[in-house]
Amino acid sequence: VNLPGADRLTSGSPSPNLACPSIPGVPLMAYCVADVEALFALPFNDLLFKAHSLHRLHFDPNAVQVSTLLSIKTGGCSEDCGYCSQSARYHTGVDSEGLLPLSEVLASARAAKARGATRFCMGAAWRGPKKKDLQPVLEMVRAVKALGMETCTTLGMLKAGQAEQLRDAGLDYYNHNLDTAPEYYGEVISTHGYDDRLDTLGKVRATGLKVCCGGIVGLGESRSARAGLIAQLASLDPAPESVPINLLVRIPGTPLSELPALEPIEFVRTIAVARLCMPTSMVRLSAGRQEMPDYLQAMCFFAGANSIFYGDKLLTTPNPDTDKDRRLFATLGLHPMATEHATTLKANCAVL
Ligand code: SAM
Ligand code: DTB
Ligand code: SF4
Repeated sequence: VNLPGADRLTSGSPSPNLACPSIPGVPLMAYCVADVEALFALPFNDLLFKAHSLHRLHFDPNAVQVSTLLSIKTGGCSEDCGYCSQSARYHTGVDSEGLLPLSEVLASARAAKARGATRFCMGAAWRGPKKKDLQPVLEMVRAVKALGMETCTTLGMLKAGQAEQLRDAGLDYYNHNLDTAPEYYGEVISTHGYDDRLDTLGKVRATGLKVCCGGIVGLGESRSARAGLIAQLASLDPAPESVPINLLVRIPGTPLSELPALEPIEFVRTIAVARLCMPTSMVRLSAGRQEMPDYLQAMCFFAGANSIFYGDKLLTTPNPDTDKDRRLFATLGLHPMATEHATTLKANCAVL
């Protein structure tokens, strides 16, 4: 298959596409937005066939990585992200709470492990952690890691040295999303910018932590902006190990609550294009599954999604309950991906 960045598979590094106009303040992209838009425009069957074929080349098509999320610090956030229930600026019914005690976090992680999750992701509604905030989070990371689970945190923007502290405590992944294309970011968020996000992603990568970075669709963005988001993600060098694709959960009280729902087929296209542009990354079918019928999720798995959040809550909104997901896996013949399996596949892909 003739795909943008196919050379990445053989050479191990992206080739900058100099014909593509660069956006001020944003690194030159290896993926041209126009190339990604061309993938979006393919006939649906061709797009899905290409995406699924590439998916099978790199992954067991029936294995899905399973992570559980916990909000360790909910609400009261200083930022104004227009989709978020946790911004202090919107009346969403989500109250501001303090950091959860270690015992509660550990109990949650143990329960997630018992239900079959291999990774535990801890999220905090912060612009970024203050110095005093980080110590208790480091304790949580150490304790969850000691249970034998992979660890992930999403704490907002990091200051110098904080990524190293997290790594040294045993953190495996840091989640920090670019959320949308650079030109649309200011329509959704005004309290921080795209460069701030890229700066934190650079710090995370430089420490050797694995990067979990994706975005949200259904924010009222154009298809071109969806292509722009994927071009940005695929141009991170190396591409993120994990790419969450969130479908906007429309939260009453937020500025984006009244937007129309994204066309389901367009969502499947987004997953397929993410798979094509990031062949060896885990593509996570993230927020929005609660509203997706089984057949739509099945199409997403066929298009190349191979990880989910598992457990009846995301951060503040519902997720399908675990019984429902077990039935879905049984219906589709899917099985949870073992941690070592994911790592080995990634390692194998790196030497292809
Ligand atoms: N405060 C940190 C930050 O902004 O990076 C970490 C938590 S924040 C809630 C993590 C991510 O959740 C956001 O970047 C966004 O992609 C996703 N998210 C938040 N609210 C959402 C919503 N209503 N629908 C879909 N995704 C959402
Ligand atoms: C990500 O990309 N999606 C997750 C996780 N990373 C932190 C969060 C989804 C949040 C959905 C809205 C809520 O539950 O508040
Ligand atoms: Fe705060 Fe993160 Fe929500 Fe933005 S997405 S308001 S930074 S919790």
